[in-house]
Amino acid sequence: MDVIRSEQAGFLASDVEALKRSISNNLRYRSGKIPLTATRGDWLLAAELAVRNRLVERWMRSNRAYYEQNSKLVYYLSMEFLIGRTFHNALQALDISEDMQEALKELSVDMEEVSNHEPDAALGNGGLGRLAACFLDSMATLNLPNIGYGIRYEYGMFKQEILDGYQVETPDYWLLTRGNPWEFPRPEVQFHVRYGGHIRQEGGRARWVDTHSVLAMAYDTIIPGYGTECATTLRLWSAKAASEINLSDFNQGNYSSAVESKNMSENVTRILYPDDSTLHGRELRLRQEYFFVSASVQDMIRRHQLNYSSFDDLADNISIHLNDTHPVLAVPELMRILVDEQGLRWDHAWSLTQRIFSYTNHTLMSEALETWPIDMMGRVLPRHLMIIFDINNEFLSRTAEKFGNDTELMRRISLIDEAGERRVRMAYLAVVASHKINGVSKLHSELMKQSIFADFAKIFPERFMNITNGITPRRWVSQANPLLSQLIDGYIGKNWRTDFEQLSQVEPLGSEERFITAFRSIKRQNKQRLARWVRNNVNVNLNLDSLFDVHIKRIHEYKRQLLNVLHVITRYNRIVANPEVNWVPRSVIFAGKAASAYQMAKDIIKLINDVAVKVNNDPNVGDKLKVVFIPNYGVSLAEMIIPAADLSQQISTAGTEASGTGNMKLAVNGALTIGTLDGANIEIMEKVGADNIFIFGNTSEQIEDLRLSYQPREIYEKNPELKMALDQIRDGFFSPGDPGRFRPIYDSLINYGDRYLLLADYESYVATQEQVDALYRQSLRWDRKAIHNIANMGYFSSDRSISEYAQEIWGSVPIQF
Ligand code: 26V
Repeated sequence: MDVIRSEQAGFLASDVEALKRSISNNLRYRSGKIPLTATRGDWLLAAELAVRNRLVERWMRSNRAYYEQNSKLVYYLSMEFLIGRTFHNALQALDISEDMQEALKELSVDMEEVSNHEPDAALGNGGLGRLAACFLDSMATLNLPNIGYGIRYEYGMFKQEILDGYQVETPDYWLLTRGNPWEFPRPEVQFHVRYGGHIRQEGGRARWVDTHSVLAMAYDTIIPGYGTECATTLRLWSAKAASEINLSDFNQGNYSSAVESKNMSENVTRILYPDDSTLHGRELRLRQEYFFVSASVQDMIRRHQLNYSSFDDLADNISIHLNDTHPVLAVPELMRILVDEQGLRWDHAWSLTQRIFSYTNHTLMSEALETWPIDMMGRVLPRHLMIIFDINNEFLSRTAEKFGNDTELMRRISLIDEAGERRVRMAYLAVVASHKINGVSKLHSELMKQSIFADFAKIFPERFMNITNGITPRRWVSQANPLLSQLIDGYIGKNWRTDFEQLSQVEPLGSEERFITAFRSIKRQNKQRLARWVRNNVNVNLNLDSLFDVHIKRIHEYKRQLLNVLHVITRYNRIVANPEVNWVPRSVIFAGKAASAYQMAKDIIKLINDVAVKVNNDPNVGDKLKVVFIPNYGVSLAEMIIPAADLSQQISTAGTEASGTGNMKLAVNGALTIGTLDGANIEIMEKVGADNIFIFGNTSEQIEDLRLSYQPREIYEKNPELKMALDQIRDGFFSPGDPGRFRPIYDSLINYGDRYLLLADYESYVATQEQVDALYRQSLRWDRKAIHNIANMGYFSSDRSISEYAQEIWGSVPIQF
């Protein structure tokens, strides 16, 4: 009775009995099941809803506190949020993991087993999307009022299967089987998003007419903070046809055209674009970008108007953050609404806009920088194109006033690229409209100013800054590695979860035998957990005494999985030539998806798998070397693989990886890094010390010089081991049934310039791998270094990153409870 009474009062008790009661009620009244007929999925849903109800309480209270305190609201706009699973994260936030486990146990349900049924919310490609998810976690944990805005894709990141060594993509229809129990549909929150049409000038005002519109409907997900009452919101938009099926078509018996236009409209939120390497410039992608920013900006304006009668204070009340350029159409959209719909003067609207927007750049790779053809934009968003032209004219004339009428400069900085087909440069629009622009690691932020934004860094020096990325300790240590977390708790308490720098207290434990022994045993148990999964799913037996060498990330040439393969082949050849040597056993583990249209990346996956077949079945090799490609890499697999890693591969060509965040996750879970001086690796080295990380290869400056006269073929001719490995790839040693299969890989390195300079770093990489082996033999020294790494990674919490954003960019302050 007590439980019921407290539930009615709006405060749900969370003891074991109360949880059991909630779960049973949900099973019965939500799913119409009894324990006898309940599937694992039914139990999971019942438990999830019990958890969700308890989050609602905090959510309501947070929203109220935000209103009462008149706080500044941060809007985080991102095309991607790679959330992964929510159940464990929510249990942790509520601090009811143990009670839930007990409650389920008393209902004869195994929590681990059912929780594995939760699909990952894979609404992102890779680093950028996962960073957005870590940032939401940190904003809620730091009590910062914010709303994350994005798209509710029906199909998330594709599922990757490996068939005969090849990547095969299948759709991830994550909402189909069980819906998404974490979301709240908001049918009352809908906006028209308009496309097409043309502009009519009326009384000095532009009117956008004859448009076609699609409805955007909101779905809210609660983002709980940890160790706080605060819970914030992720609002994702879903497209609905503005009119239901066309009745006149329907009545005339034209059933297919009756539903066609409905489907066309709803297509806009159907799929996540699974390519993060090249911009294909597809119109549907442009429509997606506008769709979610338009709905979001309309939502912001509506919210502002509930509380304020003018826009004068808009920039003091809200900040809009652009996660890369994908949401930058929010700039002309805000201008359009303020000027065309709310009647503000252009100058007033523009000064608000510049104070409101900020932008993070996540890549320097030219093929991933967004530009949209003027023709397409003029057709899809004619008013926005006009606004962009107006912004450009004003920007160019102001710059000319200040810097002189340098036509070369004007051509370079124009928001419109006039060479060839005219295109809008979205990154330049983001820079011109934002008061702060940041890169994601020290090196990246510097290179950004020297390369893609060199002119802008001179025009607006005060705008450019760095905020190094971070990761949430809650998911990437506490949840992913419960054994390590408990061990650390026993020595330094639990507060490192919200004050990551406290990990420095682990430092002295590196000389305590008891701690080292426990650390070693935990690493082994984590390796066991992974090995079990690999045995069951990939049918390879991993030797737990081998060094687990882990390379997990999207497959990209610049990330150089191929350099890793060259080392694996070299190692294999060495073992075969000298089987009697006491080799340090290695398990080389790869995981990652290739964009469907990225042939070279797919070839690399096939090569890894062909090398694996050869190596894993060679009796001369046995346990000394194993190669595994784990299919369908994603957040949940990362949570299992990372705690089991001994060695973290971060070997991108210096100057190409903006930051990396996997590097942080692995190091803080006690893996040593082998890496180049690229992205955040540099800052990891600064924190852990050069003696505790394996750095190799050319620096970004050296790479730049090398490119001027690079001759990969000469390196190949001079290094017999490298030559042997490459010839084996070329001649079909790993693909005897199809000897020409990997010729394109060979050619890309030897005949087409080796764009990412693998050969330039090969020798130093292989030599460094020998140092890795030597250290691994001295297991005590290895473990001490791993522990030292953990103790010095506190800086890389996303709480630190978000505090910097809040202070240096947004000017936002925590709400009080
Ligand atoms: C790029 C593109 C390009 C064209 C259209 C579709 C699309 C979708 C996603 C992307 C993402 C590329 C940028 C990205 O993910 N950057 C990564 O950001 C991480 C977080 O800052 C950082 O750690 C990684 O180093 C960086 O590669």
